[in-house]
Amino acid sequence: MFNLVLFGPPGSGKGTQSANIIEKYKLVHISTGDILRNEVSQETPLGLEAKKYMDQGALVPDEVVIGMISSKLDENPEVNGFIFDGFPRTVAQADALDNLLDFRQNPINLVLSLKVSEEELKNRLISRGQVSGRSDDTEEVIVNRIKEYHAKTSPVADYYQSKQKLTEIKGEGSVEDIFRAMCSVIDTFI
Ligand code: B4P
Repeated sequence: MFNLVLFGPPGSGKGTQSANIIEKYKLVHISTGDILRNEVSQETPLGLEAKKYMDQGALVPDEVVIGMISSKLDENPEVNGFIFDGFPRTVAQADALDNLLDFRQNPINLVLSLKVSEEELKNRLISRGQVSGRSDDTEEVIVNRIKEYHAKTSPVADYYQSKQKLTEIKGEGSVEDIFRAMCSVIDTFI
């Protein structure tokens, strides 16, 4: 079993690269952003609650997201491994994930951290907003999402660094070159 965390600021390409990694390594994709957007579009009670935070560029409360992950792990008992995309986003989430995985005796093997300049992040998200219609891809909300990232999410990198699980990847350049750089690290584990 191989468990991978794809880490990085909003717009760093976590979703983009996950699609390639899943196909190559046959891992189960768990994207908290996708799960939340699905709940929002179905107007479930969880989605209606999450929308309030997402529309402002804020993180959804830890207990909501941790509960979602726990259910996903239970739904997939026999798999090659998981790719966690956009989760954990706080140290409390990272700690909870370690507990959930320790209980299943399949810890996180590797955390790949995508490094992208702030200017490039903003440009990517603004361009995506023009085509996707995502309510959190407006200039004002993007600034908040990046602020949330610095305040609450970037300490997660230190958490995994202290456990010697973190490898940084340059997240600028072509999608193919970034994918190749990621594979060369993953292949040393599989
Ligand atoms: P996410 O869905 O995780 O969104 P993201 O950070 O925008 O995306 P990502 O980094 O995956 O970017 P992408 O590949 O699409 O989160 C959305 C919201 O959900 C959060 O703000 C929060 O409110 C909530 N949420 C999610 N998880 C949570 C959690 N664990 N706890 C609490 N709240 C949570 O790439 C972006 C754009 O760049 C795309 O248009 C893409 O085409 C482009 N791109 C990618 N790679 C490129 C490259 N190499 N060159 C040029 N463009 C590139």
